[in-house]
Amino acid sequence: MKTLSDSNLVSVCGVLSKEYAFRLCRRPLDFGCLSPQSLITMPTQLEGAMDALIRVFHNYSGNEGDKFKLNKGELKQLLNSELTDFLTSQKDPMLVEKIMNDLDSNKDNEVDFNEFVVLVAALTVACNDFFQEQQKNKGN
Ligand SMILES: [Ca+2]
Ligand SMILES: [Ca+2]
Repeated sequence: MKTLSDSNLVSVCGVLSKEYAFRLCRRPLDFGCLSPQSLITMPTQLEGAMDALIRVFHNYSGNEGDKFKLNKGELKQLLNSELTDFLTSQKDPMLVEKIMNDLDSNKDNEVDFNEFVVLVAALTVACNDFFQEQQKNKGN
């Protein structure tokens, strides 16, 4: 299976990303107390989503063992807390194991960030498909 890090896009982005990532991480996250100056550096909606993705991952990956990877327990916690509806709508008791196996493309029994975003991308695509279907049915 081709992973995200194998793709040309990621290596192209990698060249540009150091400065970009630095700026993204320095941006204020507490939108409640912005000074006029910091408004200039407020992340766009998409940048905010990217930033949130990174932060959510690290909130869970840092709990046990390798702090840059999710073990099965950490993955389960993340899914339970962050994708509540997704998990509760599935009746399969082996679901976390199955997700883990599917995502773990390098078979080190952990889910790193590259592997994690595959899940987020797949769910986002599925949601978008649903959204488009709804729009079509409305005749828009
Ligand atoms: Ca970990
Ligand atoms: Ca892995």
